[in-house]
Amino acid sequence: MLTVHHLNNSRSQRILWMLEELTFDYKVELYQRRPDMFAPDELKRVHPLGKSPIVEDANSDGERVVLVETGAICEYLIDKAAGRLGPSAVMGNQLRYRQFLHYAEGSVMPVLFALLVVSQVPLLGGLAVRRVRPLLDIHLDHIEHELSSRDWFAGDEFTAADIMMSFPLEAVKTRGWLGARRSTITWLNRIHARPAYVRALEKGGPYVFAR
Ligand SMILES: N[C@@H](CCC(=O)N[C@@H](CS)C(=O)NCC(=O)O)C(=O)O
Repeated sequence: MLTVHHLNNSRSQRILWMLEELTFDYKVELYQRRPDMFAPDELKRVHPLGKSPIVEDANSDGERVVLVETGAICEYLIDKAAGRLGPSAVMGNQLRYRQFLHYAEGSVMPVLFALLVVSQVPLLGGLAVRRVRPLLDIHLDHIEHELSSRDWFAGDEFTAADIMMSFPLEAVKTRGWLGARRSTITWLNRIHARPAYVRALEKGGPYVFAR
């Protein structure tokens, strides 16, 4: 059976949510972050990177596969689900879908990660925050603009692009950096109301970003 190696309060919550949306059978192996927030060493026994999410599955030839990178795992699951949660046939939706699927980890997370790191540095960190925060705001303004004209990132249908965008935006809101961006807040409320999202929280255990 497909297994998700899930670290508490982490990006892998998205994979649990996606599996719930697809109503796939799967098993969850739970790992707890160490006090320094890094993953425990056991995860390195599953994959040398030791980061979460990691998915183990048997491919169509019955061979064991070990997958890392949330976006790649999403694409793998969409293939396995014969295209469900992928984009509709509308060309504009397909392009937006592909862009936001990669944008979450490729553009937003690096800036957010930098901000999280510098905001914890005493004294000089304050100066760095003033340099990095505007870089994050560029992304948040872009996202707010995109969501002001439609319900979901790709178009009028919920897709895996929404799942990918959830983690950075939840983390931003939890930190108090989202401000009064109404369309983004409405979108967050919309994803949190999905039954599959709620079921995934029960599977993954406490998740501080679901507020
Ligand atoms: N871009 C990767 C990032 C993976 C990643 O950094 N995961 C974090 C969880 S939010 C992790 O495992 N952190 C613990 C550590 O680095 O030890 C992905 O999306 O899968």
